[in-house]
Parts: sequence; structure tokens; C-alpha cells
Amino acid sequence: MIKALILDLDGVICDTAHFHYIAWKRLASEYDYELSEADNEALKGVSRVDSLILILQWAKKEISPEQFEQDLLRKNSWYLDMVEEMVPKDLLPGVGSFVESAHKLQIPLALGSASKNAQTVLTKVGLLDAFQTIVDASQISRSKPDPETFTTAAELLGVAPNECIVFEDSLAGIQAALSGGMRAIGIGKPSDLPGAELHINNLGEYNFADFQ
Ligand code: B16
Ligand code: MG
Repeated sequence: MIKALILDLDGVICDTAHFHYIAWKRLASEYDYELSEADNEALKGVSRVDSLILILQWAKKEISPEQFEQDLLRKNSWYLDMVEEMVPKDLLPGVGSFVESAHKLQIPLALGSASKNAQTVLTKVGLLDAFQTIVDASQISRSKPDPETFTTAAELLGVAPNECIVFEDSLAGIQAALSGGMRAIGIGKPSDLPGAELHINNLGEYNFADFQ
């Protein structure tokens, strides 16, 4: 029996996945590397540090540990400049009605995000109070595709992993949900998100009549 829904943030609740892409693309260009949409797909759901390690590998570039830290900070400040402009109408289609339906049906909602900026983003789009539990990068030690983000959310909600459905836009996130023993719905194309039991374009397409 399904008792709770766990939502990823970037790419599921708002289009911050696109902001991450713009910021990483800008940094990659400094390494003379053109970050493609396909590269970006592989970065979705991946932590900030692991993302930079991957980009440096693709660019065949070595930088000092000091430069690495500085570049992480610069990427994050470009990202936050874009987040700063966000308002509640920047929620992806159907998010408002999805949250409303879950609340009406008294289905607990958790957030399970790899982002250290999750609370800032939720505040900007007016959803900070929508979740019973918020798990972000500050509470976990192993990032997606490790299931820790989602299993921590389930534990905090007091439900078993197989009583949860995870909504994810990233391959790393779908893998995290499945290896945590949860069900997974992909927000995106089946070709980008193999393994998900259902694919929808946005949360608005989820039919609560199918909940069980
Ligand atoms: P930050 P999610 C993930 O968030 C993003 O998909 C990924 O692109 C980003 O690198 C990661 O958060 C870390 O984000 O730099 O803000 O700490 O999709 O798990 O909500
Ligand atoms: Mg995401």
C-alpha cells in the first residue's frame, strides 16, 4: 500500500535543472569544453562536487584543489543569481494542483533533493510549508544514485520504502529510488529514464485516481 510521495526538486518542482545547466555550461567554457544537453542529462541529480569532477574529466582538464573549491563557489553564485529572480509562478506545470490534491487526500509529501540550495529554492517558489519532511544535501552523506536521500525521507515520515513513490527527473534519482526499494515515476522521456514504471511530462499529469 502506498502511504507517501517523495518529490525531487530540480526538474520536478521547478526548472532549476535549466539554471544548473546554464551555470555549468559557463564554467565548462572556461575549460574550453562545450557542455552539451546530453552531458547535462548525466549531471541531473548528481551532487555539486561530483558534477565538477565529471565536467573536468570530460574537458580533460586538471585544476588545483584551491581552484576546484573556487570554481564550485563561482558556479553556485551564478546559479543563485538566477534563483534570486524566481517567484511562485515559476513552479513547473501542475505542481500547485498536485500538492493541493495530496493535501486534500492527506497523503504525506517529502522532498528528496541532492541540492544544498533546496530550502532557498522552496522559499522562493512559496512551497517551504508544503512538505512534512525535507531531505537535502545537508542531511545525507551519500548522494544519488545511492538511495540515502530517499530512505532518510521515508524514515522521517515513518513509512517503509515500499510504501513510497518517488517522482524524479534524473537517471541517478530513478536508480536511487529503485535501489532503495521504492517505486519510481519518471518526469521525462522513457529513453532518458529507463527503469521508471511510468513516465509523465510533469506532476500535473499524475492521476491521483491511480494512487494505489
Ligand atoms: P546544488 P535535485 C540536484 O538537485 C540537481 O539535479 C543537480 O543538477 C545539482 O548538481 C545537485 O542538486 C546539487 O545542487 O549545487 O544546489 O547543491 O534534482 O536532486 O533536486
Ligand atoms: Mg532533479
